[in-house]
Amino acid sequence: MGIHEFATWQIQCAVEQSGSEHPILAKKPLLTVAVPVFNELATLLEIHKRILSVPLDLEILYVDDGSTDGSREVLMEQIAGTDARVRVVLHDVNQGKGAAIMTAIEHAAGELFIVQDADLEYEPLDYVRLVEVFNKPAVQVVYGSRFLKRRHPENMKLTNWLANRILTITTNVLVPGAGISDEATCYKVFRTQMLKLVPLHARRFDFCPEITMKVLRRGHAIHEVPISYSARTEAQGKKIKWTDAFDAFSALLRYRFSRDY
Ligand SMILES: Nc1nc2c(ncn2[C@@H]2O[C@H](COP(=O)(O)OP(=O)(O)O)[C@@H](O)[C@H]2O)c(=O)[nH]1
Ligand SMILES: [Mg+2]
Repeated sequence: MGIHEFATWQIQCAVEQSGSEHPILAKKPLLTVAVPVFNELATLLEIHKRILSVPLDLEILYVDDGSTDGSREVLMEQIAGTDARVRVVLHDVNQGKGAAIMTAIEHAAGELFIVQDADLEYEPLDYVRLVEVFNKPAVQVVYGSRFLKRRHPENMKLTNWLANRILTITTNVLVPGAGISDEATCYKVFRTQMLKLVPLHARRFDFCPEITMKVLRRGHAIHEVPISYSARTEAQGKKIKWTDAFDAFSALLRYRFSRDY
């Protein structure tokens, strides 16, 4: 089966799956791990191994966002089909991290949903503590905070640290009572059923501010758990730049007052 036939097959499976039933697994997984992938050849197999080692009932949903460095081939040849928990969806052209997450939300079949970058900045074993918070039925949203273990996370550039502080403070000012310590964290966990109801538009790095504002405006508290984090450098493939914070900042304002939420 070629890459495109495989992609069509995957999408057919997703269309045929009624409601939120999983197309392969017999029972609904606890956690959908959504992995947006754009040119992450150096870390893809290692992050895959680390995700597989998490002692939770997972489904792992890779969305290749038009990679051209061989990540797509690794996904197809060395990851897809090797484990019933794994599904791969392909974007023909690069659309942005937010777009890749939105594709994952459409396909997600788990009770809970988390975003996992295809790099090694975060520690997948932290899912366990994040998921535990959902033992309380009223909890809808849990963020892993990089700033609760240490004030300045490992290897985080000063400009990025400052951008993170500004985005978090802005959120807390725009939504009094939000009380969060890390708005832009990748480890955002939601009840999937609730997440699928949120109207989302962001295609790029504005996914974080959009979802943060919208869940808060929908009246959900954001609970937090301390997590490990070690930033990668641009040379190691980090793509977000501190200038992306301008977009994130204006997205926070826009989605604080948008009509739909
Ligand atoms: N930068 C970027 N990342 C993308 C895109 N599509 C998917 N991704 C993935 O989204 C994540 C972005 O990670 P990174 O550059 O480290 O930014 P971070 O959000 O600061 O961790 C990686 O897993 C990328 O492979 C895209 O169009 N641009
Ligand atoms: Mg990352």
